[in-house]
Amino acid sequence: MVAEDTVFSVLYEKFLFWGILVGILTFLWLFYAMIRYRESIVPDTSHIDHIEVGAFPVDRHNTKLEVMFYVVPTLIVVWLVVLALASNTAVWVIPDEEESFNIEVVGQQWFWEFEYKDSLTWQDDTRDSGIDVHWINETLTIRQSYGPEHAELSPPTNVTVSIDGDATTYPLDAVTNVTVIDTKFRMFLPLTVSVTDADGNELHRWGHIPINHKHSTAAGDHMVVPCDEPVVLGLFSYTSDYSELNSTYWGVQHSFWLPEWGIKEDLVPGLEGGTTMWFEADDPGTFSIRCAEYCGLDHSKMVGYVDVVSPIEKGVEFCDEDTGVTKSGGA
Ligand SMILES: [Cu+2]
Repeated sequence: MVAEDTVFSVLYEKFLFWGILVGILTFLWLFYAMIRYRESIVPDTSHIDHIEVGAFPVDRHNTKLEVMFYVVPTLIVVWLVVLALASNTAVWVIPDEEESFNIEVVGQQWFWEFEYKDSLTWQDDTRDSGIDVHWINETLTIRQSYGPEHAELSPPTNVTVSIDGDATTYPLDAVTNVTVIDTKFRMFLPLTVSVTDADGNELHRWGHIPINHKHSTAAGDHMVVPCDEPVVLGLFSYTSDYSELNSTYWGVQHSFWLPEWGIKEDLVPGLEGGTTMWFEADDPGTFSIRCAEYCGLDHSKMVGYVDVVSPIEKGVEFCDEDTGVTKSGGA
């Protein structure tokens, strides 16, 4: 998802289209009139009894055309209002909590914290890597299946399995291309599976984020969100230093900004319900997070990344660019 997909960019393009259309017609009319009524042309006034300065030549006029002068611009303005209000609705109507992926974002001085209110199991597109990870109950299976499109890829050699930050590396079965590891799937712990080649380059990722898990940009974590699903962020500002005598529970003003998507929302200290922002990303990738409100000494270091990944709970469909337009909004 890039900014050209967002509701704001779509609205901009629609206004640009209608602006250019009206502009072309207006200038065509202008140049026609300039040539038609140039100084050397003597106007034909034979059909007009008299011409009065400041009055329309009533003897010969076109009522239909004159009415259209009012009707057409009014329709265009009404149409632009409808376009603008429709975009407003798309922005301000927050998707239902049940039907969206919810994260609480806490802005502190000077990092972002992400608390997942829903769990997320995801993996990279198996069509790109030729590697498929399945972790069900007691068994983790890594299956390699390559087609001609994978000829350029370097062969995977190892898999690193991390359970709540505790990482173990296993060699991959290069003969059968199917590696089975006896490890229990723990739904309440953060889990990652990373397949690498002999040089340690990451070829395929699989991950599980449990409900109520916290990520922090202070630890170098990315915010991870599913594609093709509305993601609703509840935004709060708290203090990061409770030890100071003068510090209050609430922090300072921040603004959560996703510059590549053209969306941002303020984090307001003291606002108990927080603020809300939502988006629906349509293709996987990594995008920047910035703080757009000056919040103190290390404001410029308040940066992070959001990873858009394909959730695998709903089957084997992977998200890519062709799945539709990205929507976004906030309140
Ligand atoms: Cu900030």
